[in-house]
Amino acid sequence: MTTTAATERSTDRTAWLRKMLEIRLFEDKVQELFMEGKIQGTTHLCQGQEAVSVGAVGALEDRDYLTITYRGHGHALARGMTMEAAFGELMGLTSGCCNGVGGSMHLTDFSRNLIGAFAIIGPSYSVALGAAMSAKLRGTDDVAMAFCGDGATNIGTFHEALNMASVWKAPVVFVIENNLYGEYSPLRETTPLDDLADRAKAHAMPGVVVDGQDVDAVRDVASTAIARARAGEGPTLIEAKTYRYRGHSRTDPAKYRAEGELERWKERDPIDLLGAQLASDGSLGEDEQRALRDEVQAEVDAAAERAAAAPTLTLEETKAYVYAR
Ligand SMILES: Cc1ncc(C[n+]2csc(CCOP(=O)(O)OP(=O)(O)O)c2C)c(N)n1
Ligand SMILES: [Mg+2]
Repeated sequence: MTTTAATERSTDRTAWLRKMLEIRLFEDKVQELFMEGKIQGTTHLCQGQEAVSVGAVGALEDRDYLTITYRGHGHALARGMTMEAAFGELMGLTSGCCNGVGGSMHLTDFSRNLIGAFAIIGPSYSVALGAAMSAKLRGTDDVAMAFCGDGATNIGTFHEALNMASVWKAPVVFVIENNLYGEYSPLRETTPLDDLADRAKAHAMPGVVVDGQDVDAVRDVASTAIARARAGEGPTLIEAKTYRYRGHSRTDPAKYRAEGELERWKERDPIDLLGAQLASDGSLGEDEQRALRDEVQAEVDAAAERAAAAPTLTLEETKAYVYAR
């Protein structure tokens, strides 16, 4: 690496650390707001998986398209959604990205080409394929990126989307976040594979396994796949191996996990790994990292407060989201 490239990477890494902290502390605050009764319904937290969203989504350009799932707080924030818009959405208020009518599972923002956050398993892949084909047919070199979980790789839509993307050489990057569980089922009880990237072989596209705790590594494989899609060479399937620290959703205490498993994964926490790297190469010392965390915490608290000050939609206004005009 040249000195300039090394300096640029170091600046990027500091920004990645900040974004991963933002996601982690945002979700801590979400838990707190639940306890206070300010958030209703449920949430699916992505704590432990931050390097995947920051590494992969960060490799896209603004003009590219993105689809995500109900476990989408990290991707939405990595795409540039403000914390205020995300908090507002979770609280069901007009400060939310969808005026509060979508909630935690539907952090969608067309102004950022974040064109869908799906609670149903599968459409994140087929809708991204549609966006990619639209970009191709319009003669642009825009790319679409889609996220799903390990459990989703057993759904028909997953295979249908991969099949057609390959046949059509669609400019799409498919990312699987393999966090080892689909709801309460361990992967090996539902899936006969260790590497889900092997699914790519059946659809004649490259399948790449990456360490989902290493933001640098995720960024690199995502950049390669995006460049390939942009050059008209077709789709790639990326499997990021990662882990969710919390249960599937708010009410799940995750008792089905083996003893010590969570602690082992926490030893390779994505934020700690990057922090240690930045401290050891002299780019950001421990004191500076503590100050950064405090700064992000203050931003999280202020964003939640601003979001909470907004009203809900009136009953009349909600009708605009139910009936076509
Ligand atoms: C078509 C469909 N079937 C079943 C469900 C119920 N469901 C919600 S989350 C989930 C597990 C998905 O696991 P995975 O794809 O690994 O994603 P993760 O929650 O781990 O991010 C299931 C089966 C659903 N939402 N949609
Ligand atoms: Mg999973």
